[in-house]
Amino acid sequence: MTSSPSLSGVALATLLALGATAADAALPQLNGAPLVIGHRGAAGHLPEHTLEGYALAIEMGADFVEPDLVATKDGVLIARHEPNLIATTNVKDIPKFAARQRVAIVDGVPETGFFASDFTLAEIRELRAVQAVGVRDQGFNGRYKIPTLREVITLVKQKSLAQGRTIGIYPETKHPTYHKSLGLALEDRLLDELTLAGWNDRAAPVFIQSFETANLRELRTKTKVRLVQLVDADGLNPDGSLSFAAPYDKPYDWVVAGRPGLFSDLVTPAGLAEVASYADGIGPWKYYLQSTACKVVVAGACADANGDGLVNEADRTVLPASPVVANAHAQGLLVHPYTFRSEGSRLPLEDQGTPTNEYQRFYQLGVDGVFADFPDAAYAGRSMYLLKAAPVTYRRCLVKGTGCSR
Ligand SMILES: [Ca+2]
Repeated sequence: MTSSPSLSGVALATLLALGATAADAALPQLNGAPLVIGHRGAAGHLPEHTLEGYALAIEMGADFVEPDLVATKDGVLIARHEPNLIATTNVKDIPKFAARQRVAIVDGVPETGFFASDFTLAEIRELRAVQAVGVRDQGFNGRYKIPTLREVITLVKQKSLAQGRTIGIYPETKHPTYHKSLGLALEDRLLDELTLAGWNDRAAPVFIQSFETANLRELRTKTKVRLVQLVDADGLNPDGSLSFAAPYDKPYDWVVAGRPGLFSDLVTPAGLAEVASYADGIGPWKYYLQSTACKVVVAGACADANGDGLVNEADRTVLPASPVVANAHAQGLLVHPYTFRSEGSRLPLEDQGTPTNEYQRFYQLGVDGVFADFPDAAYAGRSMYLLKAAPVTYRRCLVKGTGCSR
C-alpha cells in the first residue's frame, strides 16, 4: 500500500509491539488521525481529475479524493481545476473545436483558451486529459476521459465497497461568482448530485470547499454537509511573509461586494471566528501554518543556497510555526492545508528532499488532513507519524487504513 521501504511488515509489527507497551498520547488533531486527501486525484502520478487518477489515489490509501468542479454549457458538473480546458486536456489539438478558442474574463483576469461553459457534456466526452505539469510523467496523455461529478461519486462508492472502508469526496466549487454570472451556478447543482447520492447530510463522507465566502454562506443555509473555507495567497516573500496580488489576494466575492481586506484576514482569531459561523474547517495554503524563508538573499531575492544551479523551495529554510492551527482548533475548525508535492524542488532544506519529512512536520503541527498530489507519500508519512504518536489507538488505521478518525 505504501511506498515507504521503512514500513515493511516486520518493521511495522515490531513498532506496533513496541508501541503497545506505552499509553498512546493524544494526537494534536481535532478528530483522530489526519486525513489523506488525493489532490485532483493523484495528480503527481496521473493526469489530474480523471477516474484513473482518483482510483490510484484510493489504492494509495487516500481517505478522500478531490474533484474540482466547473459547469458545462448544458449545466453538468465535471471535474476540472479551471474553466479553461487548455492546460489539462487535448482540446487545442482537436480541429473541430479550433473555433471555440476565445478570451474569457475569469475573476477579472482575461484568459485565452477553451472554456467548459462553451462545450456540452457530449463534446466534453470527446476530450482526453493531459498531465499539466511538465516535469511529471507525460506518458498517460490522451488516454483518459473527463469525468462528471456523478461518475466520480460512483467510482468512490464502488471503491469503498471493494476496500471495506469509507472513502469520501472533497468537491470544490471553482469560481462560484463567475459561474453564477454565466447562469451556471454550481451550488444547487452540487447539492442535487449529493442528494441523488444520498450524501446531502451531516454524516456524509463529503467536504465542500471554496475560495469564496458568499457561496459557502449560501450553502450553509441549504445543506448540513461539512464546509471548508479555502484561504489563498499569491506567493512567498524572501523572508517567508506571504504576498498578496490579485486575483489571489482576497475572495473574489469580496472584490464584487467591495469588501476590503485580504485572505489573511480569515486566519486571524476574529477571521476564524467569522469562518466558524458558516464553515467546519479551513483549507489554508500550507505556508500560513509554517512558512519558509530564503537561506541566502541576494539583491532582495532568493539565491541558490544548495548549489544545484536552480533557485526553488529547496533553497529555503523552515520558519517557526504560526498559531493558526491552534487558533482554528480553538474555534472548532478543522485545518486541511494544501498542496503537498513530492518533487525535491518543492521541499525546503530541512525536509532533505524526503516528502514524508514534510508530511510528518505538518502532522505534528496538528493539521487534520493534507491535500496531496502524491497520496502514497502522504499515507506513508501518516504511518510514520502515527507509529510515533499513537500506535495502539490507530492500529487499524496503520494496518488497513480504517478507523483513522475517531
Ligand atoms: Ca538551489
